[in-house]
Amino acid sequence: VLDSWNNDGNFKMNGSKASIQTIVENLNSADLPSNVEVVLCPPAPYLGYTADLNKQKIISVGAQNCYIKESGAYTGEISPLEIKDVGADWVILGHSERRTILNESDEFVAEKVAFALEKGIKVILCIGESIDEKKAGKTLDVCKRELSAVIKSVSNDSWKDIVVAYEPIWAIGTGLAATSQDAQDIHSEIRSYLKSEIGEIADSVRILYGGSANGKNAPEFKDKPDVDGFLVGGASLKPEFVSIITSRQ
Ligand code: G2H
Repeated sequence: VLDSWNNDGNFKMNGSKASIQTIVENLNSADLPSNVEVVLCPPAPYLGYTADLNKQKIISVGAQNCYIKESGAYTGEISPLEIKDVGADWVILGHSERRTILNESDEFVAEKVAFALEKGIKVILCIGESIDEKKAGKTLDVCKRELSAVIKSVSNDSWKDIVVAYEPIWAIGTGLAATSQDAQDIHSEIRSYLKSEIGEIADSVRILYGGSANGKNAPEFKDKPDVDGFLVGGASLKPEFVSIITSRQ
């Protein structure tokens, strides 16, 4: 059991200046625990705006994607240096929506992870299986495949700046979260695999659960030793995000 949790809000392609102001002001006025780290990941145009509004020490800001170059002729892409320049410190990489809709391969995701880390941006690395892969009993194989591309691309020590988010695709935005026991089982297998590949540092890698996490089900994960927080989509846009952040207390 780690003593520092991580609960991150992935706003996806949602929000406006007005709605983000409401979310951040709600968090600013909340009494948040000091042993939780929170990362707010708004759409890229709002990164600097979110960082400027935030007054909570435990909250940082993260992007939802970045590219593998510092600058140049890459229309529409976002550099890790730009993310840093506007006051954000994190980036979500390998989200299933980008793997499936934007066709990002394991290797491309791994390249992005290595580049972001090299430029001083911490990474929330998403992994997880589809419903067909789950039915075929391939959950762990898929997670291992997605992790192994990253393991090959970064040093073992880099894992201090990577948070893994296990997000079964069938649970994303469906209201059908994995049970806390199922999450614990796969998180524990993910940690064992990481340990066999990168050694002891795997014990301190935070492994988040993502997929329809909300204020109501978050407390069910409270005593699961390998669930070190949540990556929250829909519910991070609502006031209940505060109850998710405080659900370990
Ligand atoms: C999974 C999750 C956040 P939601 O994508 O990344 O979204 O909580 O809406 O299922």
